Amino acid sequence: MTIPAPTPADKFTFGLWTVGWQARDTFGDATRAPLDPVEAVNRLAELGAYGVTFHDDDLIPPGSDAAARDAVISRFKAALDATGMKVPMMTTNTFSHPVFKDGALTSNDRDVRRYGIRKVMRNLDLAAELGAHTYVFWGGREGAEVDSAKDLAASLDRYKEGLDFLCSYVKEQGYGIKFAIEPKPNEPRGDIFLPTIGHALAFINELEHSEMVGLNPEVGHEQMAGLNFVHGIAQALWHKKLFHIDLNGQHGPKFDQDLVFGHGDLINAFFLVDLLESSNYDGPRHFDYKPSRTENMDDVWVSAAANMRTYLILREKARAFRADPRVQEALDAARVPESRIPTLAPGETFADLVADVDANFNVEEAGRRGFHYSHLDQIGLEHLLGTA
Ligand SMILES: [Mn+2]
Repeated sequence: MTIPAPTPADKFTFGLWTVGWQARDTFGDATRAPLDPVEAVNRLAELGAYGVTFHDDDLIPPGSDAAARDAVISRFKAALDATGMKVPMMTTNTFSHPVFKDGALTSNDRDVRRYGIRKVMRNLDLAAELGAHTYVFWGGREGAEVDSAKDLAASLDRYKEGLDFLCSYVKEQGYGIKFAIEPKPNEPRGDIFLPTIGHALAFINELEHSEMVGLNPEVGHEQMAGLNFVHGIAQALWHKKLFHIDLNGQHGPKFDQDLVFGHGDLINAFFLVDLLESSNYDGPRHFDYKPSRTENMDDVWVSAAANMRTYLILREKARAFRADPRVQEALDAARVPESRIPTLAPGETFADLVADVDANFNVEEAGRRGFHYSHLDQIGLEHLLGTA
């Protein structure tokens, strides 16, 4: 099987905070030097990426005055122009500074909430200037460790209020930007609000401008909660709310590993690529991973390339899986096509259903039918292993 090299047409993007992560963790200091965002743009362009994404503070050192800010932005824009790299998504750091220790949009401290909104508004202006069309909200500090510390209904009111206000700002400014909420169950807070895709989807329905707000689900975040990411993405697509996606790897429910895509639950990654490639999702394939703390800078680029190559391998494997006549036979035997037939006939009445079932359905016989899923699963696994 020939695996193509990544090109901008594949729409692979990386956060500046990924390759730029200095590998400072809870127990240890940085193992790598700071990475110049311009260097990140240049190296990722050479590797075949489509673009980069960033939090305000990833590019502009906090506390920069207006002149320093402008200088940083124009140097960054020059690198984008020179490489053709895009910035399809931007986001705000509302988690690093001590002021956000109890959250930004939902902090109990009203002054902090107002500052959080102000910080997002400022970066929305830059996002519009750089042509970003998606703005991510990862509310990592929106949460609690102590159940009595929050009036949870009030916190959700404040979350809604903040997002409603920011949507109105985007509309009033005429920015072509949509918001994408990134769920996560915990870390850094003991419990984060909107912990899963399902919680976030329900919350979005309550927003004033719900059509402007969708999801940015991350592989590892759902898997931290023990959930099936493929099912979560399928449901987000069904609601037409998959606005962006964070690809990475995770080994089950534990701390947020942010491994290279596919370097966790590989079978789920395979079926994720199968789903994305057969869906109408045409947004970026965004990698939100952390190069392992053990890696030197040279190997940061090895790991960045590995994300894209793994995606492309899985894309080829998924195409081969779908094109294999034995797979089609196994899907038929598993009655997958039958799942697409409506349960009721057009115009069928309650009485029609009752009459048909009572006359024709043999419950014992139906109970003996098998679904042959083991065979189907093994064919998928053998495609993945290259032995099909
Ligand atoms: Mn993560």
